[in-house]
Amino acid sequence: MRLILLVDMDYFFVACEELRRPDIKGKPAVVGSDPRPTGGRGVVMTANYPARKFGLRSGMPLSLAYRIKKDTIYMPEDFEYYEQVSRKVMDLIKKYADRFEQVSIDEAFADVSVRAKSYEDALALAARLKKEMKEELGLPCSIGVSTNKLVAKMASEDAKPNGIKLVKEADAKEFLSGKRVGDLYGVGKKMGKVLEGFGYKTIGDLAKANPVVLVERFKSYGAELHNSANGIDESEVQENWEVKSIGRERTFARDTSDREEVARLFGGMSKEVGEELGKQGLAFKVVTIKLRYADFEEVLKSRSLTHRSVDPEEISRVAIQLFDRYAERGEELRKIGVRVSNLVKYRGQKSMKEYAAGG
Ligand code: DCP
Ligand code: CA
Ligand code: CA
Repeated sequence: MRLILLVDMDYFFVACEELRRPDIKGKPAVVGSDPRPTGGRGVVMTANYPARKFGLRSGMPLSLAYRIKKDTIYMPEDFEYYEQVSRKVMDLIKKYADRFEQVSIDEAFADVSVRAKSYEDALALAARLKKEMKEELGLPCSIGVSTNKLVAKMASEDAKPNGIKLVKEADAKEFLSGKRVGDLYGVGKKMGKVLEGFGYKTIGDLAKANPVVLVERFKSYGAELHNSANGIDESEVQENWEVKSIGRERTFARDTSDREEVARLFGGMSKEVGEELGKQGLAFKVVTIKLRYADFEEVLKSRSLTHRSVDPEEISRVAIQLFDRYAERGEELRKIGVRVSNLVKYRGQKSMKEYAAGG
């Protein structure tokens, strides 16, 4: 039996702010800049629980939040700081995991099947993790425990705030059946509406549906939906977050200063890098070239794009621009390389499924 935890931090951005501003604890507070000087553009990124009591929510326009609750504390977002805190959070979760997969800035799966042999073991581990998170980092979290990722994630939603919830394999179907289809992991807002349009209001409705009909309507996604609705998810916890850069290097058969030859080689390497990015569902922001001259001098030059890209042509174009700008004219090169970094996952589980569904 597999045993999997999903750890999700409670009201994460505001919880981070509370660490350095204990005065806001217990008071309604949101991350999102003060609507008054900006004329109220922008949205609430997250609200703490006292603010949620008044109906303030992630994604709500700040102007509306301000109308609802004037004396809320508004704080501008500080992503760098949240990422710093996130790294500590992830390091802590890793200590409890046989296999670890970060899903977002405040959320990760831990497969604990090696160190935990029973539901009781897994619950005890979750309790220790949660306690250490509170005592060492001062942050509240919620943990779902189950035998697959899907049900662990759904259990964590039920555990909020500041709780632990175990859903045993035998109880998974019943646990899911009463919930709305839009709440099923992997079903986005848009897809939720579509499913409701077909008469599937609850996850139980989907679970009972004829899978053949679902496949006719939604192709391969239909089969997956049927499994999900029945609490079935075979996907593994994947250690996929460690990739920091992807690159290729080549040595010339004979030292060269020929621009065409260099450009051709950059083109080929960029294509390979692009393929690797595609396989891993990653987008890049920074392109770096390496030039090693015949005299073994080596230079690295980088350029950061204003946007994230997945396009191999763009890698190649930037590499050649960097070469044109920085290469020593006429100097013989022995080796060149190109590398992309500042990688983010653009293809999460959700978007893949929405894509497969044509949504
Ligand atoms: N976030 C955001 N915009 C959104 C949703 C979330 O910027 N529409 C950010 C702010 C959150 C963080 O991502 O703090 C984590 O998102 P969650 O969905 O896990 O929400 P919270 O951690 O804020 O709340 P909860 O306690 O419900 O998990
Ligand atoms: Ca969260
Ligand atoms: Ca989250």
